[in-house]
Amino acid sequence: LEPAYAFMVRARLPGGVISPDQWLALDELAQKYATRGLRITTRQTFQWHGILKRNLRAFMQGIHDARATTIAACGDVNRQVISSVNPHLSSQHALTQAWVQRLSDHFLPRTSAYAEIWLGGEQVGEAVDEEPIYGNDSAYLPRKFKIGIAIPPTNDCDVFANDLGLVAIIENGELQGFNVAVGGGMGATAGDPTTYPRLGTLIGFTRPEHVVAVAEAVVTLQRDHGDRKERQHARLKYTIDRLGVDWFREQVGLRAGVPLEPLRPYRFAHNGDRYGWSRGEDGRWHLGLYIASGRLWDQDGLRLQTGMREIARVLQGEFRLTCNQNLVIANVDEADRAAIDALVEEYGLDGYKEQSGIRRHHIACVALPTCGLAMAESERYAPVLLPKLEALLDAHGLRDAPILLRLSGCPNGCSRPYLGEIALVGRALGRYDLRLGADFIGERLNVLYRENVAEAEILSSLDALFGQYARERVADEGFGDFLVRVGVIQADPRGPHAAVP
Ligand code: SRM
Ligand code: SF4
Repeated sequence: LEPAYAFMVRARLPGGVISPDQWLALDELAQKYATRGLRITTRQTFQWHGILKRNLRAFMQGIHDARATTIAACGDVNRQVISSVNPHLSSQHALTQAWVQRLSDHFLPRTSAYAEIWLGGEQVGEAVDEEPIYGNDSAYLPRKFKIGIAIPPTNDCDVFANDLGLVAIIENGELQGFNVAVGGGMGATAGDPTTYPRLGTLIGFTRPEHVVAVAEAVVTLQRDHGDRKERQHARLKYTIDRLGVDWFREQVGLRAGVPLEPLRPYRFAHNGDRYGWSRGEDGRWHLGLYIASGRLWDQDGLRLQTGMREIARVLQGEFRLTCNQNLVIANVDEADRAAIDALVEEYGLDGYKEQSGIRRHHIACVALPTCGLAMAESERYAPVLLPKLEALLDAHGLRDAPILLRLSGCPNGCSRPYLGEIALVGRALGRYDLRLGADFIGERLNVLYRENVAEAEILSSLDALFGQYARERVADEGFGDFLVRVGVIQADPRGPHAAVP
């Protein structure tokens, strides 16, 4: 008798865009097969937990029937391509979403094995083993590879945390091209100082007609030069730090057949998501909803999963998942807003109206009980920690201060904790590294402030710093920037995109 093995399944939904009928189908799969509802991830897609092995094929077929897939959502390939969700500027979103889709399609593995294993049960048509990008010996990449596209002034997707980050340069409504950043990545291994989070290095600008060739050059350089012996050093960031940024930039130009141009000016103003209704430039409406740690699950008296299902039944527009584990109900007609509002209220999805600044800007990775790599709680700790932090912030008159808080159950950094103005990185049950001092726009990493400490020390450290922040901050100064200015944190002298071990 085999144990009841259960699996986590992750969909690939480029740019996090989902139609209402897809939502209903993916939600039905969650009801039928998953144990913990729908989970919006930090790369704007869905995960399901607890899928029993015997149900896996039916589950995958259900995802396929919903016109989605799980191929390359995990593994040593290019993963889900992410992008900014900016509901105010629907035309800009449409411009970049086209590139998200194109890059996502371009880097899909060509193998027919996925369809054979999950969809047909037997060989479907001709077997395909040719992988023009990943190598005909099917070596794939040395490690996972991630692409993100940000639309300034919003860096909601933490573009510099990606192996390949593209900063869209849009002038007068026209996409001019992208500034290209390479070698971003968050993961570190506890106790191994040769591993580190790193922000992508900006290496030049490319025009839209060259962006696929440039991306392919970056991916194939990593395929050919990435470390295939030592998995801890196999991400692109280590390849670039080993071989040098100048060499890499030159090689990208050679492989793409066109050199990169000088960087174009851009400016990020914020991270995090915007909540509530906003009107797009085309007159249609978008409603940003806060979803605690991305978990849509009917439990503890809440009916969030049911509420979203009811909204999907009436919505004429579409949904967009965000990289902060939230969602936007997008492209709503003026006439349909009242019906959506009524459902949002009925099912308790209106929490965004009351949230403190820190709650609106927090991310927590899954961690326990499903993540096998977790060293401490994260998603389940957020609702315990947040009220305590809010009490401290209230006492200092800082309830509305927007502060980026990131919780991760281990140093792998799935909540991109090294970009939190405050971050807790799990070391053991109940113990965390307290890291401080990232900026509010995803361009400076934080640094270690207290190592391997328990909640009491975390709270007392932050209480003192919140007090100082309340007294001494200058107008509009973010918490992270303040800590650097007053010298609590020494920012890396090599500048915003440098590696900080
Ligand atoms: Fe992650 C591994 C969850 C985004 C860095 N991540 C895992 C696994 C699959 C654990 C495992 O390998 O056994 C986690 C599954 C937990 C569970 O029970 O569901 C997991 N990662 C997640 C998600 C669901 C976190 C969340 O709460 O939303 C995110 C899913 C993203 C997606 O939809 O594709 C998620 N993971 C990230 C990010 C953030 C990002 O990409 O923007 C990072 C940091 C960026 C990066 O890649 O550098 C990240 N996850 C890792 C790493 C460390 C990689 C490294 O280079 O060292 C691992 C471990 C590994 O790959 O060996 C990992
Ligand atoms: Fe698991 Fe660690 Fe990722 Fe959290 S950061 S989901 S604990 S691998």
